[in-house]
Amino acid sequence: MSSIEGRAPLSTVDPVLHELIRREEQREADKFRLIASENYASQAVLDASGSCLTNKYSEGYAKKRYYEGQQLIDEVEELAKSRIASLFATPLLDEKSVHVNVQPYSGSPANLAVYLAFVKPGETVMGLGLPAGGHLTHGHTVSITGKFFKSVPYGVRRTDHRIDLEEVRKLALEHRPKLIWAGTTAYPRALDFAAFRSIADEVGAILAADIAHISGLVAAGLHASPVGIADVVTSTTHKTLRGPRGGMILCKPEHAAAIDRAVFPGLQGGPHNHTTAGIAVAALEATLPSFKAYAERVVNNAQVLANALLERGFSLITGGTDNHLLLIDLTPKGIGGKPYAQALDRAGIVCNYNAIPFDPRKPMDPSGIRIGTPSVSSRGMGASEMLALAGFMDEVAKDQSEATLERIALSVKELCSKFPAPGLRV
Ligand code: DSN
Repeated sequence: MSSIEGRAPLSTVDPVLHELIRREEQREADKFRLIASENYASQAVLDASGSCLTNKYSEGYAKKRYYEGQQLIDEVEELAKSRIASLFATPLLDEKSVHVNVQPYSGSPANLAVYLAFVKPGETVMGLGLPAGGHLTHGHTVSITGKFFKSVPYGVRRTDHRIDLEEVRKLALEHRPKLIWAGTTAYPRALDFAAFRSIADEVGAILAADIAHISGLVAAGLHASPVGIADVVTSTTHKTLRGPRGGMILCKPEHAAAIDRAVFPGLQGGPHNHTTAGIAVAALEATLPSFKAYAERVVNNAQVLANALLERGFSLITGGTDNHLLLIDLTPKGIGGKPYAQALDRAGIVCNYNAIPFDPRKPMDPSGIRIGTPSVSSRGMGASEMLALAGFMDEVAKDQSEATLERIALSVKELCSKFPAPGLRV
């Protein structure tokens, strides 16, 4: 082996992959990225995530590892934990009391750790049903969480598409779940964590809040926090929080040992230390005034876009938004979610088709799309860009001809070029 083997850059070693990444960077630069769960990680987060920390194995927790050589890894993990604790501490659970685990590989493993810590196979769990805006891991039938546990999903009201807390309470009293999830992936309204707490207390259930979508808004103080209300809080780290692809769990001290054991050795082997480092950087960045301004833009942009779309005859589930996302029912526009999302993509506007509550159409060809404002807000876009976006979306709803889509894609590209995105070199 030559002494310089392994030191050449990607462009030299693997030009094919290098070119694919370069083109993906260009795509991320040129488009309105509106997938509600996506964002742009900063250059600093990318640097930490792409560092030599990926080389180290470190099963266990600080000072209790199975391999040697952990002097610096312990410091990295403790730094990430203490920064997350300080960022998410509340008057109900201060930074010294909140227990943090930053080892889950992502949101789904974090949620599985909650099951492993608190529920036995066959016991009952409750979560918001996927068709109503919940997550697969909150007990959906195709997920392991719906197969190994008895899942009793709750839904939203037909009238206003908001979570029906009376129904949650009724189901909880009837089915006596061991675990109740309060968390969403396609729900545009704030959750009443205190109301969930009181239902969980009535039936003696563990309350888990999954704040994957909103953790950046919670960190910025723009969304109510469940920390100290729920027994355990899970989140991904890459959505509104804008860290690397990863997961984390925060819990009350009495659950610390059960959660840590569930993550390792219950579910995982060695933590991804490069991701832990990226989480530490993101937690630092989230304390900066620029992060607060970004989070304010996220919410404000979502509301401006919601109003502009309503004025153009779009129908929004729940009539608007409290957070970073809109769920649009396209029925009045006479186009399905899938063909509309595909046409938008060709016009440089990237989102996902999404079922709406009580959707009469099939999940692979649903009535809606989901739109989120984190990415566009990270690149500094504001109200006037949201108004332009609403205009483009309206045009695409009316006309999906290639000429129109190409013309809009050029306008989108030109507009996007004025807002350089974090972490991209183009
Ligand atoms: N896939 C994520 C989302 O888009 O909401 C949730 O896991």
